[in-house]
Amino acid sequence: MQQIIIHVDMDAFYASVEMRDDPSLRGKPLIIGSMPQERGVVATCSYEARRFGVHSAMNIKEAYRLCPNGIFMHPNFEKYRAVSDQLHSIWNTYAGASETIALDEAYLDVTEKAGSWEGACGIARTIKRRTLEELGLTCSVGVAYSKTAAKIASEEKKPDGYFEIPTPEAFVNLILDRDVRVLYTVGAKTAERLNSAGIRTVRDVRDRPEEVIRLLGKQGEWITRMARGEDGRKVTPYRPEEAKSISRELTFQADVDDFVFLKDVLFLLSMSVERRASRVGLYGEGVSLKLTYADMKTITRSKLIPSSRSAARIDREAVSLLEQVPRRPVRLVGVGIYHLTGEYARQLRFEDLLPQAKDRQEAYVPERLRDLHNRYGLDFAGNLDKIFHGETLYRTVEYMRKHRGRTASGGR
Ligand code: DCP
Ligand code: MG
Repeated sequence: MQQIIIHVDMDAFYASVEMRDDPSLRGKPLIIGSMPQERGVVATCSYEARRFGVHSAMNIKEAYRLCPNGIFMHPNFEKYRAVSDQLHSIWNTYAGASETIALDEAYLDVTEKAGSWEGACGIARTIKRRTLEELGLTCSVGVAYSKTAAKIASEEKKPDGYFEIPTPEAFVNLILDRDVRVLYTVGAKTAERLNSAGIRTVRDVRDRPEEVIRLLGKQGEWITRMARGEDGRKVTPYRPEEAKSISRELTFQADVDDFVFLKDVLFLLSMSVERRASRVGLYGEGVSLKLTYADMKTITRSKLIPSSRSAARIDREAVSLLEQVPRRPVRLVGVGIYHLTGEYARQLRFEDLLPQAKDRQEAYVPERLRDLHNRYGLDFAGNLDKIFHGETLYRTVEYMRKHRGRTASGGR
């Protein structure tokens, strides 16, 4: 029997939780993230704020310029994580298998439990109703024959959306004239490459599969299949708590013996780990460093920490681990956090309570970004979202590897 998959995604998740808990915020442009006077970005914002053009990942200064009368608030992760647990436990009761994608988002395989297409649509409606009645929050739901279609369906009528895509034909008809970026895995960079070959819409991909495959290889094969509505991916049960670690690693195109450069890469990987951990609302109680040397010998070193996901903390620990290992040419470097938990450290260490410790912590990331800027001449701070998306980190690091040592401070 064909799969039936539901994709659920909460509407303006962090902002909706805050509006639910404080009625005076309702109907207002609410922006969750940094404060306008701080450095940072928008995590999310209410639909009222979106009307001014504000969106996730936007620089907070830009958000302030677009929406100076908005209400700006820091996120309250512990609260969102608790709400997330409640959400997923409602949703999971309807699924044979469920895959948690983010705090506010999941795929549910309802093929068996629903027994029929009509049954699945009934479940989707029930999920919307219970989410609203029991948790006071709206979500958008898509019902479809595949994961890709279910995801697109849930976005179709956002917010408080409901949409069905029962067949590959319905899917193809829906997206045929849309921009190639609607296809999963096609980001700005890939879209650019396709556009420069005159491939702009899903229709173009469908009609010119050979060209797409020549241009993009394996990814191209996947995209051309998607443009025909083919996607047999299964819902893979996944609870982030059960994932043993959140880590990021990178293999260099040529072995590296410059430890200044290696530390710079470690820092970027630490930032990436922080981002991934934030997306699933988890902290680590250990930091690990992995190195594969040029002779293929791999070592890992690790250290327990009070639970954290801050890039500054992860990077400092990883660097101190790096300082204890042999200095030989390296082909792969990785950093991760493990012993994952939803709780931020309640017990601070004495040294964390000193006021200068807090300043040091907050200054660390901007300072390291400035170092990198000086060493490689790249605007890291202004491009973090681009750098951490998909394959771009790898490209940035290769650029850094080739350009290190060209400026005065670039040596060892
Ligand atoms: N988030 C974040 N940084 C991002 C994107 C998202 O911190 N760059 C957080 C805030 C969001 C939550 O994750 O509330 C869920 O992300 P979504 O992309 O689903 O965005 P929203 O739920 O806020 O809005 P939408 O209604 O578009 O789904
Ligand atoms: Mg959402």
